[in-house]
Amino acid sequence: GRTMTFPKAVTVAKEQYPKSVKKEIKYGTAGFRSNAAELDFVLYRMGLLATLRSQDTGAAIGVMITASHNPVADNGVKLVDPAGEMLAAAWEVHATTLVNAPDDSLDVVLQEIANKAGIDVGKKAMVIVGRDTRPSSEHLCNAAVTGVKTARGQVWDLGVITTPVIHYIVTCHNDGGKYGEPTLEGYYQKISKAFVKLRADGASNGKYEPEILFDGANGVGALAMEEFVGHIGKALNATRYNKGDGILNHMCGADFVKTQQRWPGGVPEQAGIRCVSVDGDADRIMYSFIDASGKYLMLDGDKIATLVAGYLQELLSASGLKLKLGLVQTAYANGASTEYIQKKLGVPVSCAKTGVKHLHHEAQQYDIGVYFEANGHGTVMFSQAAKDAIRAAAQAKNSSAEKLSGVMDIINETVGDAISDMLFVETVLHARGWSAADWNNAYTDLPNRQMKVTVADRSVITTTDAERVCVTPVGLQDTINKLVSGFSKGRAFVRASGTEDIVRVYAEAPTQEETDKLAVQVACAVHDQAGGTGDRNAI
Ligand code: G16
Repeated sequence: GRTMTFPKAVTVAKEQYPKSVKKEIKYGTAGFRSNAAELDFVLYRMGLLATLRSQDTGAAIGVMITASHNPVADNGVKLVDPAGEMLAAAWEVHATTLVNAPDDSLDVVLQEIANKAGIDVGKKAMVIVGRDTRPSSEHLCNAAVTGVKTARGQVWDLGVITTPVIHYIVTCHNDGGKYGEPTLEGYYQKISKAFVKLRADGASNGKYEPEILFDGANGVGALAMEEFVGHIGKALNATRYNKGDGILNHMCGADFVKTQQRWPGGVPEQAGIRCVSVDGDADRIMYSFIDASGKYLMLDGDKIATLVAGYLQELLSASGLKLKLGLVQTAYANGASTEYIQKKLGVPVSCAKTGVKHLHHEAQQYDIGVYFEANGHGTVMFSQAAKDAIRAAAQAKNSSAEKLSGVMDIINETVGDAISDMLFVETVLHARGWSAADWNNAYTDLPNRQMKVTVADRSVITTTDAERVCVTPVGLQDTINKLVSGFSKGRAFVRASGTEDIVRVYAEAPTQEETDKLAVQVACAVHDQAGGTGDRNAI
């Protein structure tokens, strides 16, 4: 029946943010995402929900408005839980329920969620909001703020910021400043100071040159980089491109570089100099460079993960600390990277489902858990025991522990952070005296290819075994197995994207030609057996 706990929820919805989409939508890999024009009511409702979640946890909750790597016309929203982690699974269900409810039952549904979670809705609530540079973001942010206020929560609006900054600030705000000062300035200071200190002995070392080309994807990462440049001074010479003068993520940025395996537009080609590309909310990073022979080479999340895990392992064993280090990847990890890190470096590897929350969870089983998706999303997490042991050994002047301690401050362990990851990579390359080519030579990627297939309903695709095996439609996996067996050392899998309305196909084989063939064959199988809608001949 009617409830008086949320007296204005229904009227505000009907008057300002009426539900405009009929079809069921779901809280996916990174929250809700779609064309920005369809999101007003979603944002309003997520403002309401974030307030309840804040009352539920007795802590501040983050709301980030972004569609990250998606095109500029899209937008989205993701919620950040008290310790900087992704929204708890049970609340993803509440989010989906709330967003799909009719306008005039909003108060009832909110009350049901409150009852289920045992929330005292009279409690104080604090919601920290932030948004990317998309033209639609400010309007959508206002909708979220209206939601928070309608549920009588308090708002702290951070304005235009990156996803990793909101995760950092939520974490620091809730832990009373233990992880760092809960301000933007605190964030820049913590990371930059540690970076500058670790290379105090000079920026050049061996074949390492402190020079990069920075591809800001025409988004908020470009703004963040301007701030960092002011803080790191001469320690790294970063020439900035795609600072917002072009279209967000268009022909540039981390997702373009990864999926197209091409040099980003808007950045002048310069052989031998590392190019760093970030995505639309600066939580992903890709490196690329042109070698002496003019060949384009991409260094993705796997290359970064293996570089940093190898370095951490070296410091760890030199320090004598007995801590367990491991790497978490997803099915997209290049087979060559997994083999290299397991067999050559002896670091244990686990495989998780796509999406930060899954990797994050898996990484927690280690004292030092490195997690990275091949698309460049990742970070390192340290258990409390590891932090204590490292800081204590550093205090006792154990020089490897001192370095580990510095590295801990460069890393934003609350979530993948493109610029913090970049500064960590630069630190490792500097320490090793490596050029981009040296780094790339550690192992050779197996040729790989990703494709997208449009289908009528992507939810018909379900998977198991960390997305490596397709369960439905029944028979599709058998077809994939048959196709893969046609290639020596081939590998392929399919899964429904959680951020785009498509099915993703991944293939790997010993040569690019074979890889392309396998990818196309698997994509055709998806089209045939999972209700493909596009032109099959165009695959
Ligand atoms: C988001 C998630 C990533 C995921 C990516 C693609 O990234 O945070 O974990 O890898 O989407 O997901 P899917 O394959 O399900 O579409 P971003 O950078 O778009 O927020």
